[in-house]
Amino acid sequence: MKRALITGITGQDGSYLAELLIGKGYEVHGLIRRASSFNTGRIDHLYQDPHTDKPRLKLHFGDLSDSSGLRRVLGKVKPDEIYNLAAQSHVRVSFDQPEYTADIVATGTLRLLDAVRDYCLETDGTIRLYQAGSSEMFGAAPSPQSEATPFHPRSPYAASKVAAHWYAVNYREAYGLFIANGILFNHESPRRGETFVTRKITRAVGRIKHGLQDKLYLGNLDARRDWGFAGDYVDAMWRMLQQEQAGDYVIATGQSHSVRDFAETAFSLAGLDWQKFVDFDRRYERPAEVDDLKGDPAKAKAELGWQATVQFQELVKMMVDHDMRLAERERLLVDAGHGVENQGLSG
Ligand code: NDP
Ligand code: GDR
Repeated sequence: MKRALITGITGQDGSYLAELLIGKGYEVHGLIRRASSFNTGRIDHLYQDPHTDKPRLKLHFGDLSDSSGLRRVLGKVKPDEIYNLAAQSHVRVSFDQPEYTADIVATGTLRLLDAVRDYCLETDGTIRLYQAGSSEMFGAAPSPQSEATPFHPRSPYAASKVAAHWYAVNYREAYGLFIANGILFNHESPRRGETFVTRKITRAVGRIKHGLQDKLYLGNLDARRDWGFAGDYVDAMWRMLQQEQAGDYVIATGQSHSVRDFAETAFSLAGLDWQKFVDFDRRYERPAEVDDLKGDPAKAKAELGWQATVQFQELVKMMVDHDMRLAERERLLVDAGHGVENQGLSG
C-alpha cells in the first residue's frame, strides 16, 4: 500500500486529493495546523476513529513554518509521495501580509524540500514530491500561457510561488529528487473558500434568493480567469507523480471568462438579474491586478493524458446548486429563530 503525505489537507484541494488517493488504495496522512476552532470540515467525512483497524486517513499536527516538526512527521510517516498544497493562498491578503506569505509559501516550501533531501540521504529512500504552483506566477504575461511562458508575478503571493517553483527545480537538478511542479490555473468547487470570487458570488446568489442578503460587493469585474473544477485538477497532481520523469505542467481548461461573466451566469441560473444586486467596492481591488489568464494544457494532455472534464457553465451550475441548498438550510434556521453565522471579513 502506498503512503501519501498531504500538506494543506484541510483546504479545498487537500480534501479532493485525499478522497482520490483513498479511492486508489493509498494510506493518506495529512498535516494540519492547530487551530482554536475546528478546521477539518472539508475532510470530516473521510476521517475514521483512529482506534478502529487501519484507518485510511491519519492526521499530524504541523506547520510549514516549523522545520523540526516537518522532519519529525516525515520520519514518522515515511511517505512514498508528498503533495505540498499548504499555503496562505489568498492573493489580496498577500498584499496585507507579504512577509508571512513569503515565509509559508516560499520559505515553507524550501523547509519541506530540505527535509525531504535529508530524509532521502539518511534513509537511502525515495520520495516523490508535488509542488502546488500557480498561474498567478505568469501574472502580467500575455495569454495563452504555457510551460514556456516567462513568469511575471504581480503580488507577494505570486512572487513567493515563483520562488517555491525555482527552489523545487533546483532541488530536482542538484540532488536528483523526483519533484513535479504543477502550474495550476484557477480551480473551484462547492468546497472553495468563501472569500475567493467564484464562491463569494455563488454564496451571495443563494443568500439573496432566500432573502438573507441584499447586495454583493465586488472589485474588478474585468479580470479574466481560466476556471476549472478542483476534482479534475487533483487527478492531474497524482498523474504527475506517476510519470517516469519529473516535469512541470500547466493544468487548465484553455477557456477564459471575466468575473462579470461568472456573476451574470450565476445570478441568471437563479433567475436573478446580477446588475440589480452587484455593487463595486474598491476594498476588493488589488494594488496590482492580473488581467488575463488562459492556460494552454497541451503538454498535460500529451504526456499525462489529462484534460478538464467540467466546463465553465457546468462548474457555475454545480456551485450555484450547492449554495442554493445551503442558503435554504440557513433560511430554515433563521425562520426557527436561530441567527446565521457572522460572515466575517470577506476577501
Ligand atoms: P486553500 O486556501 O483552500 O487551502 C490552503 C491549505 O493550506 C489549508 O489546509 C490551510 O490550513 C493550509 N495552510 C495554510 N497555512 C499553513 C501553514 N503555515 N502550515 C501548514 N498548512 C497551512 O487552498 P487550495 O486548496 O485552493 O489550494 C491548494 C494549493 O494550491 C495552495 O498552495 C494554493 O496556493 C495552490 N493553488 C490553488 C489554486 C486554486 O485555484 N485553488 C490554483 C493554483 C495553485 P487551514 O485549513 O488550517 O487554514
Ligand atoms: P485569484 O482568485 O486571485 O485568481 O487566486 P480570486 O477568486 O481571489 O480572484 C479572481 C479575480 O476576481 C477579482 N475580484 C475579486 N476577488 C475576490 N477574492 N473578491 C472580490 O470581491 C473580487 N472582485 C473581483 C480579483 O481581483 C481577481 O482578478 C486564486 C487563488 O486560489 C490562488 O491561490 C491561486 O494560485 C490562483 O487562484 C490561481
